[in-house]
Amino acid sequence: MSRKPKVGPVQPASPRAEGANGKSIAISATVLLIALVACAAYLTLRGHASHADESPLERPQPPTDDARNVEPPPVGFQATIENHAPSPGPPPKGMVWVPGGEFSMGASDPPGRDDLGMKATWDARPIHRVYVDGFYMDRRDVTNAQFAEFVGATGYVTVAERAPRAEDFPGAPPENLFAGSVVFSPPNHAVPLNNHFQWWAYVKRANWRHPSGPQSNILGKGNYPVVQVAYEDALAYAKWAGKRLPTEAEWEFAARGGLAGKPFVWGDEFRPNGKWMANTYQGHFPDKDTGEDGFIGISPVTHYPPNSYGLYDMAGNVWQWTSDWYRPDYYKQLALVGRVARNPQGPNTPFDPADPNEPKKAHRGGSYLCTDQYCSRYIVGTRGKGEISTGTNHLGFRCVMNSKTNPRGQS
Ligand SMILES: [Ca+2]
Ligand SMILES: [Cu+2]
Repeated sequence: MSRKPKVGPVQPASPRAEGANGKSIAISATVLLIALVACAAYLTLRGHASHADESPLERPQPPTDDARNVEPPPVGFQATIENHAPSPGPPPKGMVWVPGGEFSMGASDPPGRDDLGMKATWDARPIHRVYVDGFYMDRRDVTNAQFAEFVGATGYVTVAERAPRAEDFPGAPPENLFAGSVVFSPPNHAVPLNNHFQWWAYVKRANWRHPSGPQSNILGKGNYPVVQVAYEDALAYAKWAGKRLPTEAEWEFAARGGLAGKPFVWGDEFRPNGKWMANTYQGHFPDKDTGEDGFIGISPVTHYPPNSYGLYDMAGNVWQWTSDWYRPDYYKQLALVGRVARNPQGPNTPFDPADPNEPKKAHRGGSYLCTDQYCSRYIVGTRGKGEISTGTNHLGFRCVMNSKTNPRGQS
């Protein structure tokens, strides 16, 4: 699901999907690549943006070019070897030192945990060896309060608040060029899980201040993660803060917290001693979120326990942008090189066979919409993806910083 305006006549954007008949499903005002209307319907059904909108049975197309027809030898998880050097100084406010080191990156190879939700994670295979330098990372997702401070200081206007420009979308009728963003809009009844337009809608005037549309707001939610941020919004915030966005490898090293090959950032069991460790989805997806973990929808940023590096919400709650372009075969390319990948920065260009014309970055962490009924992306090592101009109300970010730089306001 992306925010690109539709070429055809506009239909009213409904905050609720209409149902399984596939009719006006409020995808209406969205999306659909200008030049690709004909195949767009097909492509969008193949699972678009990330995660919760993906068919659990979808798998990436055969890899292209150098990775084609060559299978790297299967390897399992090996120990994480953390760097021993201590933090180069006291961590900047709100950040922790992540020591870096060598670790096994990726999600379980078959047959381990090859259950429903994991079948969609072929893009997180094979497991391969990666080294990252140490860095500072925000303990929490960037909050509404922090983002408001940034906007107050700079006057920054997010992508979702800008109407798409006619010159960027030739052929789109002016009435389709309105500001808005993608919102989780579940049906009130069970639907087949093969069409994510049944629970995602492009909603007029949805943006970070109004995450699920104009009637919603963030009053009293200063300590909730900011959402409805496109990639460039996250980048603008990071630059202002004197920080940057994490690479996918840095993100995963940090999330694993020194553990090796565990399914969850806290260990082996989803609910150790019955305790909820992350904000995910219970009930029946997508029509009935029972909120047994304490929250239907987003939770405040430090509600659940942090991982062993002191990082909160590295599983569930909201997805997080990373700086890597997305390609489903990137891990395979790295594995074929056959040595430890040092500080990998992602592929040079994005490519998602399911959406060949949409430039996507990798998302990480899963969200409050993740469920083993559909996409278990709270499992560490699994990946998400999203078109760069598209924010949603289950996508946020956090920042990192190199050891030698100083954040805003510190010297
Ligand atoms: Ca929940
Ligand atoms: Cu998910």
